[in-house]
Amino acid sequence: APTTPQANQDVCIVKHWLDAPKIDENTLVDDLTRHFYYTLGRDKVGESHLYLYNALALTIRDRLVARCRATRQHLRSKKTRKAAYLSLEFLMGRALGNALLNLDLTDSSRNALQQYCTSLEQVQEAEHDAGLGNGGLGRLAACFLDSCATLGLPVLGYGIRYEYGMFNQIIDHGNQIEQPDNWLREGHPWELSAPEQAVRVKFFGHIETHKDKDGREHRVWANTQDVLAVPYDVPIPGYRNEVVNTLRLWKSEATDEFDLSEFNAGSYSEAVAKKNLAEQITMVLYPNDSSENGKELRLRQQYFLSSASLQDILLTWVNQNGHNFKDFAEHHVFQLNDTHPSIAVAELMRLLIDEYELEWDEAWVITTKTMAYTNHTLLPEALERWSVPLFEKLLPRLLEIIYEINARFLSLVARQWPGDVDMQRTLSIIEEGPVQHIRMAYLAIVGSFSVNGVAALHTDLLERGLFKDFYALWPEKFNNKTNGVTPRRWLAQCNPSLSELITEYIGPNWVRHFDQISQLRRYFDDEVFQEKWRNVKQDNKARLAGFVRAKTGVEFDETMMFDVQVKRIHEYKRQLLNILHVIHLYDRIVRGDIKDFVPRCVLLGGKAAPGYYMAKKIIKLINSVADVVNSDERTNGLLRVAFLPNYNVSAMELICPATDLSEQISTAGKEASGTGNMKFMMNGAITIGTLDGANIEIRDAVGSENFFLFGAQSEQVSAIRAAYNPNQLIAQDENLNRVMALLESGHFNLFEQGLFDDIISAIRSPNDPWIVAYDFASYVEQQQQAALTYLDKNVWTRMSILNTAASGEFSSDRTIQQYSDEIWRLSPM
Ligand code: B1N
Repeated sequence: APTTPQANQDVCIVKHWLDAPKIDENTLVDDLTRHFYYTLGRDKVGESHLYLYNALALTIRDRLVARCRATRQHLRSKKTRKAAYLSLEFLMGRALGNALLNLDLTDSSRNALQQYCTSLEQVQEAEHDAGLGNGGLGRLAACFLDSCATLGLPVLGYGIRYEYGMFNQIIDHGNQIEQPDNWLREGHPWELSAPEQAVRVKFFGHIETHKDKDGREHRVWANTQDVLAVPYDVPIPGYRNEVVNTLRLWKSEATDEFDLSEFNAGSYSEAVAKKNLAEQITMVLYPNDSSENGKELRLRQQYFLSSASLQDILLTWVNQNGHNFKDFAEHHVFQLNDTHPSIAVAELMRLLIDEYELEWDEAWVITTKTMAYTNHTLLPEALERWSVPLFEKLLPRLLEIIYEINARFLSLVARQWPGDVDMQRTLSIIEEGPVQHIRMAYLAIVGSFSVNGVAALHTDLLERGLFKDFYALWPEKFNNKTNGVTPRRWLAQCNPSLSELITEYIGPNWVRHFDQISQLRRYFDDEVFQEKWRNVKQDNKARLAGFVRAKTGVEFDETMMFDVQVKRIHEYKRQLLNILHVIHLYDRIVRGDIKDFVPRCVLLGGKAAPGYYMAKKIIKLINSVADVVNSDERTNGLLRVAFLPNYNVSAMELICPATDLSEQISTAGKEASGTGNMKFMMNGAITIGTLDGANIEIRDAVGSENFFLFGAQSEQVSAIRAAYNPNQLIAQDENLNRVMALLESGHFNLFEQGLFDDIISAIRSPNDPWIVAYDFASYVEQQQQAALTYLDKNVWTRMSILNTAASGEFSSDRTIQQYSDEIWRLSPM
């Protein structure tokens, strides 16, 4: 019963609601009905399940909100040390299934929906993916949030609430067409806005020097154009532990100030229209993965996120501690997800000095004790450099601060390497040239106490290559945190039949303690278990075949091997190598060389950045090859090829449980880690791959006999490129020669002459950085090895079980435990 109203209304309300709502099935049915009839005002289920989905989501949200409040209160009362994960991307996908799993409400929700004569699966299909990210980097952030909540760690996610997420990809005559992803159109029931906690973010303006009454000079950022950052909170439930953390997403809005002169001059509409500029900041996610385009709006997004998030945390601190920042660094750590939010280094300095009146040295100690930077790529085109003139216009005060950071840093360099002017130029945060640029990675390294790579090889290459001089200066800052993926979404949730089988044999605790998955090893030779394992894979393949048929019209036969490569389309990931192999298989069929031909279905999928010409050509080539192969009767029962449009998180949830062979075939040294490789492994796929990124650790974990390895190693790549002669390689390799001849004959572009000339030239170029022709022969050989292995069902099933059993260390719980122990130093709540 409600407590009697007291003088203090707050206390009254809090007491009444803290222990509600209940988890049991009856209240779930009641709440679902109440939300459906009253919150949403519906009375018929109708054709779409949208309202039922929304009603169920609100019902679940009620349960999350109660726990979220409790988690927040715990944090406040205990004054716990906490981490903030700053990221321009959080690729969350759907939330409902994950929330149901983590709160253990799947079965009761299924039952509650029975009275509406519908299945939980249908209702889940009504949810749009939250596609607030491009690929691996954004999905990693999402997996990390799940692991932080599950480990009970006080970690806040901070990101941007893009109005439009990752574009929807349509394939039209084999070409990618981008369509806007208006994911919020039908509402987003998970978020709660908190407009009263909005903060102001400054842009433009200029710097003035003001003297205070003691004659001290202060730099003042004046005449700025301010934008409001309004927070939207998304609850992040831990796995069955009552913890619910928060992901805070910022939306930009105009302040309610008008230019009064304009206003009074009668330009009312124009004055109001100016507000649109503010709203643009969070309008759309930049669709570039592993490349930068240097657009001003992107810099605005980066500063907007960094400033709003830091202000939010500082305000909370000041509310509790006043302007005493002595212990601030003991209570906070900021993890920068790549350099995208690295302007936070300078912004924290600005806030501490300009807004809270700390001295430079004090502020610098706090900054360098709280900032930590994760690097996700070595690709030069992805390293962020902002032009100084742009910076000066948009963020003049930040530029001053960066200059000062650099001046102090360079004097340290001068002390370390006396007289070495070259070294100062090399390490300077400011790159000289016709236009000066700010090297954001250098700013991040100088301003952080920790710099980490995302797989062992990647960290090694950072230390010995890209950042070697910084490593010489500060070896203690550098560390490795090999990526991981959450076993909740990527096994328990997406592969319910396999989960059930695993639980039948080793009990249910693996979902929370994923290292226990190694107990499966005991059964890899158990024939009954093998049989069940195979049946699960078979069912999952049938499910995926239905999906592929619905999306592409291509018929996959689940008795054939499923060979899958899904990820962003990029030359370094070498989808081209994959399709050359497909052409080789086709050529074998056509010339009748089908003695040990193992039937396979090849699935590719992924989005190309809209401005990436070669990536789009590769999509067209894949679709053209698929058309030719699938319509040639000689391939029936032997080879099928499909390009799945609009690959996203939800598609991967269907794909990875159904995959036999996982393609991880990047040029060695280019893929920082990869995380799709881990999702496939967990679900019992076997990898064909290069020694790149986390593939190396995957192979070490599962054993070389359970991994199909091919290709040049990263130390060899530069020597190979130095003497690279692809035309000779092609001439000497009968298979590759035939593949190139087919491609060059126009067989896949009969009515569009020259369509693939640029692809052909790239393969034949002595400057091909991805050495496709070099790795072709060993790739084909390992593909054949994989095919022959697949013929022996028992051997393949053993390898499959062993892959899942060895995937324990690729849980993001392991990764996050290491971040917490070695960087964040957090205690579980
Ligand atoms: O980050 C993933 C890794 O597993 C992948 O190997 C890596 O390629 C990926 C600029 C990026 N690196 N850099 C980006 C994304 C967006 C953008 O605007 C760069 N993504 C990665 C997780 O560690």
